[in-house]
Amino acid sequence: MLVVIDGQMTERKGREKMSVQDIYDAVVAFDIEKVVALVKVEVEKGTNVSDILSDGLIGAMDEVGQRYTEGEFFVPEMLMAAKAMKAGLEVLKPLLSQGESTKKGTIIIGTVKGDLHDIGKNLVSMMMEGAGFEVIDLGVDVDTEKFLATAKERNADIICMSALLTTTMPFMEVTVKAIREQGLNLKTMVGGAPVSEDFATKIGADGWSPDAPGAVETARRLTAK
Ligand code: B1M
Repeated sequence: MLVVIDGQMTERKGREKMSVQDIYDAVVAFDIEKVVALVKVEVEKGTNVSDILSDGLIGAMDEVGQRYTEGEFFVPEMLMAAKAMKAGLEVLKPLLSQGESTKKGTIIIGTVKGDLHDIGKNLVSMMMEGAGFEVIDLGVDVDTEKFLATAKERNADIICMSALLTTTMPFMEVTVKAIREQGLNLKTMVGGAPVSEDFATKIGADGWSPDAPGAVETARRLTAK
């Protein structure tokens, strides 16, 4: 059987040699078409979706961040890698967001004010949908007013905030405080690479998770009656 990889017809025997490492390499090389093709191949082969995610797509973004820190990559390179990662994530989306059909609760999610990183937030969003939550995704650069107004309007259960910059993490605390001051019956969950459990506890958030599957578990716990 022939498959098209990187614009080339490739024989099936070549597929067996392909691996999640090739996805990783293609993200670091900003090769969108190759990422899409390789993710499709791995899905078809039955490779575990969480391996494709953690060892392929997410692992590659860690290397991209490392190369940025070392001055080898700059913002345009981070952006191109992000586009490649997002394209791969789109292929996985139907698998991540298929799942339970009974509604578990309503979640408002967004990346906090001043922060434009949305890949991790999108991943959390997809997995929450797959777990049966109604997800209202406010996108990036979301301020406290927008989080609260939407949560009230949609009678939400949890506000989920993502931050990737140490400079934007404080906006999580602003939102948690505003909820408390207004006496709203709303839970809060925080996450993102620089957000630790200690930080979550310190600002009074109800939940924290280091990754998307953990975010689903935390949301289940927070909405359990
Ligand atoms: Co930027 N960036 N970036 N960036 N970027 C980081 C975060 C950085 C660590 C890179 C580095 O220096 N090594 C650094 C932050 C340093 C710091 O604050 N300490 C950084 C910087 C400095 C910047 C700029 C300031 C650069 C500049 O302009 N000079 C700028 C800021 C722009 C802004 O936001 N205002 C900037 C811009 C960008 C791009 C736009 C080019 C691009 C983002 C594109 C996009 O998202 N659409 C980008 C990228 C791609 C990165 C890195 C390389 C990758 C981030 C990523 O997508 N990771 C990143 C380095 C790194 O993280 N290793 C970096 C993959 C993603 C799946 O992981 O989002 O962590 P993550 O999500 C995880 C968990 O954290 C968790 O689940 C996911 C896994 O399952 N999670 C949650 C996330 N949200 C959660 C919420 C939860 C629970 C879990 O509950 C609610």
